[in-house]
Amino acid sequence: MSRISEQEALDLFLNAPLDELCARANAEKEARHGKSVYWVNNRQINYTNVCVLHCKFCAFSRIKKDSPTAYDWNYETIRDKAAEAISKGARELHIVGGLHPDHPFDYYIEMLRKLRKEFPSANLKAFTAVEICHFAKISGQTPEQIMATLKDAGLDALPGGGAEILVQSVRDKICPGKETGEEWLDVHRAAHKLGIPTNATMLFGHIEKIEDRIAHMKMLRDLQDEAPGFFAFIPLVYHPEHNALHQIVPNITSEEDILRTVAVSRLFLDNFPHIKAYWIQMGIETAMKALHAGASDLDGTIIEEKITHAAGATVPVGMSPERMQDLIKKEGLVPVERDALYERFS
Ligand code: V47
Ligand code: SF4
Repeated sequence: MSRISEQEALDLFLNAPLDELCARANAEKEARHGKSVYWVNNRQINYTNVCVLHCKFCAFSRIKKDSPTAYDWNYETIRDKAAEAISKGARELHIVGGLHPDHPFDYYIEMLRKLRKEFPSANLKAFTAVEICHFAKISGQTPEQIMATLKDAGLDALPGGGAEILVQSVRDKICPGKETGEEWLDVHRAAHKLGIPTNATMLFGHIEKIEDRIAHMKMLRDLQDEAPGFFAFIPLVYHPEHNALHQIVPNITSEEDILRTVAVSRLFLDNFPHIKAYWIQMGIETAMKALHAGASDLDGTIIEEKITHAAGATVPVGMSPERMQDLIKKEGLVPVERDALYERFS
């Protein structure tokens, strides 16, 4: 079957009855993965919230280092958080933070080197393309050089954050001054060529049009054709509290919009192995529906998460592996434990 065009994706999004759209995406998911749903025992480590950028949707960052709510963990704190996760069986440490104005590139190399040495069993999925560009800027190196050094220090994969909406006109409005959409794609292209797998996110449900979402996915599909290396696409549901976009977009989008986005992404991104239902942002109930609308991955146990919770998420963090597997089984699906590289453990 030939791949669907941008126009077809738009038509499906806008006009297909929801149940038919979800059933079609589910059939596509089942053709790839059967009844399997992947999950990972992981934790996020958001090592600092101090950031030189001021993305309008972000409620997590603090511009001033001396703000009472700013923090910048030392290695011991990061290590303790990693140790707690490993003691609970974590296979993935998802490490991302703000763009701190003071830390030199060596700080990040050492962070990974020490974590790799102390916790050899866990994958280090660390630093978004935005952080990689920041490290390049502060060190005078290219993103390729930065990632080659980090790979040598223990980096296993790049998370998919920072993509937001890759269409530049939207990006200019929601995160002025951030790396461009082209730059985000360049970093992921370079990562794939270095043998570092990555994910790709899309922050949706704010000021973007459906056409922007499809254009975003088209850029990702083209890059995956050219330089394969994406594991998963993760639709991120915009959360509206305590940020500078709140006045313009005060509400979270609807469940139908989330399910349509998941389903169309499964159908359009035909060269992506997985679509992730990020339950922290969708909520558990909607994430379960997403598992029947094209999603094949539930992400993780997530002992700690700060970015979405700063913006108003109320779902409690931390899901036991037992609960995660029970939830999947209750949907008539088969839980498959994985690591950040999609190695299977069940
Ligand atoms: O990059 C920031 C987004 C991202 C808000 O790669 C917001 O496996 C919603 O990238 N509302 C971080 N989202 C999360 C992320 C991620 C999550 C899970 C798995 C993976 C993966 C990646 O959260 C940021 C930004 O795009 N974000 N503010 C907000 N108000
Ligand atoms: Fe900084 Fe990331 Fe927040 Fe933007 S989304 S302000 S880059 S922490």
